[in-house]
Amino acid sequence: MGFTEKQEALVKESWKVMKQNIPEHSLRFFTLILEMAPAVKNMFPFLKDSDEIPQNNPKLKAHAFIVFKMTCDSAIQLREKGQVVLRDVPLKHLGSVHLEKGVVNSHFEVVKEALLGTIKEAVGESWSDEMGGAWGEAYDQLAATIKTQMEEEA
Ligand code: HEM
Ligand code: ISQ
Repeated sequence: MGFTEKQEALVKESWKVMKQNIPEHSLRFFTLILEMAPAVKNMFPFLKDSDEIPQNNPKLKAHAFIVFKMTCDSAIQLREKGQVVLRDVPLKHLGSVHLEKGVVNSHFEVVKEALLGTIKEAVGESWSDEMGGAWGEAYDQLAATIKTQMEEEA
């Protein structure tokens, strides 16, 4: 079964809520990632040199925003075209950046769990398993696109 209109609506609805407080959700996102995979800290230049997660770093916010936004866009693409079509960043570049940083499959799982956890906390009572499933599927398809490219670059 393809990505449904209902799934797309669930993603869009929760993205609207997320967007209202990117600074807070970005911090939560990175906190959850580092709880699950502390070594990821050394991959991000803006995390490497500090003991704690910087509370007010524009780069951190921008990075977290990119991942949220691209996952939301993927949901729209999946419903419209049945596949993920990247628009903002060339796929080749995404493949090589992640390969060079040493990103492996398990990191994609960590980022997925952290993404879902962040959204769940952000939307509160609006959360449902169906909403989680919709974000999860959009993320998985996006991640698969990047992973395939990483294999081709390797
Ligand atoms: C960089 C997206 C998964 C770690 C980037 C960039 C984008 C991006 C757009 C910026 C590329 C540029 O410099 O122009 C995504 C998306 C992901 C994903 C959409 C999942 C669907 C991951 C995972 C990890 C990771 C699983 C590892 C935990 C990094 C690192 C950088 C990066 C370390 C470079 C940061 C820097 O040097 O400033 N990613 N990424 N990414 N990503 Fe990801
Ligand atoms: C993966 N790639 C780029 C930026 C990110 C920000 C937060 C979590 C994961 C990320």
